Amino acid sequence: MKIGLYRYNLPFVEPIRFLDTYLPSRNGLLICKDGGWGEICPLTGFSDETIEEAEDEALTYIKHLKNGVDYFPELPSVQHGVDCMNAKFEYSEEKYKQLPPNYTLLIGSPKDITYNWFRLIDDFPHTIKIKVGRCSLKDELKMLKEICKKSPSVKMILDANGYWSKEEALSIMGFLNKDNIEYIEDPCNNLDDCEFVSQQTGIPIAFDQLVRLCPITDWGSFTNLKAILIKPSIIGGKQVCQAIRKHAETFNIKVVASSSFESQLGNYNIRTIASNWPYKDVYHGLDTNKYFKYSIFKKDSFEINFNLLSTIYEYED
Ligand code: OSB
Ligand code: MG
Repeated sequence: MKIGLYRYNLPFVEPIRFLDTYLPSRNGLLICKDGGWGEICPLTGFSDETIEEAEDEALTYIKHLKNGVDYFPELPSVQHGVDCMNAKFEYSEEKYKQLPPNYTLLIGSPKDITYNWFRLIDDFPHTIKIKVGRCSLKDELKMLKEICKKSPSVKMILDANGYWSKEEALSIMGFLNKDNIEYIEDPCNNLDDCEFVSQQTGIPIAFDQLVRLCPITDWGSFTNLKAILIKPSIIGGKQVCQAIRKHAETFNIKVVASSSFESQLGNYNIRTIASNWPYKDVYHGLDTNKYFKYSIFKKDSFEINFNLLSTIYEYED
């Protein structure tokens, strides 16, 4: 058996805003056993655990493995990383081509988003996800209207990360054509306000961070809950994801896999997990590779670039 735990720090093209902080780069861990790779990367502000706690538990896992003793990780990020490692996914161009697609993600200031949207001018994607709730309603509305004007058939996924009050959500929706909105992700910071907004506007909602506030048994009580986002790095391993997915299916709620800005390896792993889910026509929230300055894979390959890793622990018997 050969096992290793490594640390990486991958810079973004420019610092990315996560809730109220800007991160210049992404820190994470890679865990590897006999050619199987997993990534463990809790995200500050979204995960309950810190990277240090995750590293401690990953080392505990490895110690048990060496001694031939079963150990089931408790921390979501570690569960997910270990599950991917044990699944031994195959990394190749050919495989990658068969993995499910993502919708286009647009983040940044309204100016950046509009500019980046116009840069796609000859090839407007049908579905895009836009981060909202960060700037003034006026500027964001202007941006959304410009996008819809240029591309009247666009379907926008708006992700407010709970930043809108219900009044703000209603006010902005009053100026948009609801046919242009696929759904709003976490419009407000509590379930009642989200339900109020979707009831009043007829616009579907989706839960991402709010999933944790919403007992699975209550999913049926929402008027128009269209999708549940699954971020495996934050929510947990295959057992947790499967339970969520199965339950969503019974309510006919779409399940969308979503990135936590993992490295290209972690992104590949989540795509592979989603490729085994039954809904084949879903576009996933995995358009994050483009925000990194460079890849954890060697150029034009799906081989890990060890020059970008620092070793925490290695063992071979
Ligand atoms: O709120 O969806 C979010 C990434 C990190 C933390 C939070 C979020 C995200 C994403 C990932 O938006 C991309 C996506 O889901 O499209
Ligand atoms: Mg979200």
